[in-house]
Amino acid sequence: MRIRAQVGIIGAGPAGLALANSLEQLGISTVVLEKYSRAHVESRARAGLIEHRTVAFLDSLGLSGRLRAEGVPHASCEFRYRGESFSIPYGELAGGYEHYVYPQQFLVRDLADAYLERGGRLYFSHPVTGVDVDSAVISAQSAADGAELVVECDFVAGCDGFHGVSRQAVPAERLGAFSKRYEFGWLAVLAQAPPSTKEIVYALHEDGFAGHMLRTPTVSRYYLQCPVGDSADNWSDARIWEALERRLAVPGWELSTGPVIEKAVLDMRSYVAERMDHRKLFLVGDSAHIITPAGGKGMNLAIADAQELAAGLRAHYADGESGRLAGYSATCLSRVWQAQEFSHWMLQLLHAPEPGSGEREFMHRLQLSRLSQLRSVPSYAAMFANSYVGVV
Ligand code: FAS
Repeated sequence: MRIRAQVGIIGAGPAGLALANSLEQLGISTVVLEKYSRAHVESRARAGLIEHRTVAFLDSLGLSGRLRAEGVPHASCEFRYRGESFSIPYGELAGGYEHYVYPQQFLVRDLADAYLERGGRLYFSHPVTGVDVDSAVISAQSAADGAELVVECDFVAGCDGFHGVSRQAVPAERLGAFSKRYEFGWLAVLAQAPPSTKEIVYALHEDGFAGHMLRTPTVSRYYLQCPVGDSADNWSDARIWEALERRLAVPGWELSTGPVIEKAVLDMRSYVAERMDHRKLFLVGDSAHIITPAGGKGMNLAIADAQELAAGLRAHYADGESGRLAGYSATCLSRVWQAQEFSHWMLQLLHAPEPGSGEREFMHRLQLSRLSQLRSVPSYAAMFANSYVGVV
């Protein structure tokens, strides 16, 4: 079957669905092709921290209703070290901005509902097999019966994540990619356990970093620093809770536990493609850049790219003006590198250098100094606050 749309969108994650909703509201026709089933897409528990500028964009599209009704606003976070703890009122320090805690899979559900309610053409279980960046033709195949679906467009938006097909359509020498791998891993844990704190907790410990994130009143997300190449199989529920209790311990505090629902060792790496456009293809979100979860930036960057691309396409179609599209890469990259720098700073602050690394003691004293400045130097805390809530 052959269909036509002004913009063909590969991927129904946060980037693809935010872009699709935005363009349809601008009267620009779209089609979305998603590799997996709707149930699979909406079961993927990933991010949870939504920045104020993402909420403002969703507000402008009338898509933030459930997020504002069911999400929880957050404006302070807690640091712990050797039984001590202090909170940073980052919302107040950053001029009143705050985060919403709202699981990514709920937002993806809301965006898919809204797009379909507007009559959006969203093909689940239709993996894209090829993209012609010159003619802007996308080839996909139904996972159900192998039937081919060809989409002829003016532009293609590659919103298919880091392991998708769209970045492969850009010559490597054109991409200008930069990447970094960290010398530790994170065990990402999702548990059927109520939060044990009111705030997100970041804890330094000689054994390694531990994080207590928030998701819903009955499910919580935790992170534990682990060696590179470690396996989730090495972490029984008992070992997970024991490590979290030890690394997060402060007097008088108790960790609520429960069954672990999901555990995976994250490959802590960052990657940035310096060219996010090629001929009629635009890379959006994780297809162009990935970042570690430290600081909760990935999904927010993906939606910010979608917002920028929608603005560029609006100018192209409504005003015949293509300057904003031409500047798409540069506009997105300044925000991406700012987030990468902050995420790297957070990782340096929180992660115990690997045992045996020569500079371990020296690096640990740098950590202590950063923590002490965060606690006692207002301008240092304000720098953290502005970066943490996102580019104002
Ligand atoms: P996504 O990867 O979300 O979506 C891409 C979509 O394209 C998927 O639905 C995929 O199925 C589809 N696709 C792929 N190939 C295709 C093909 N050939 N044809 C059609 N469709 C195709 N970010 C944070 O901000 N905070 C966090 O705490 C956080 N934790 C994370 C934990 C984990 C385990 C992971 C993996 C990521 C985490 N992230 C976090 C980052 C994550 O949320 C991403 O930044 C976000 O999903 C990016 O959104 P998209 O760019 O839309 O890509």
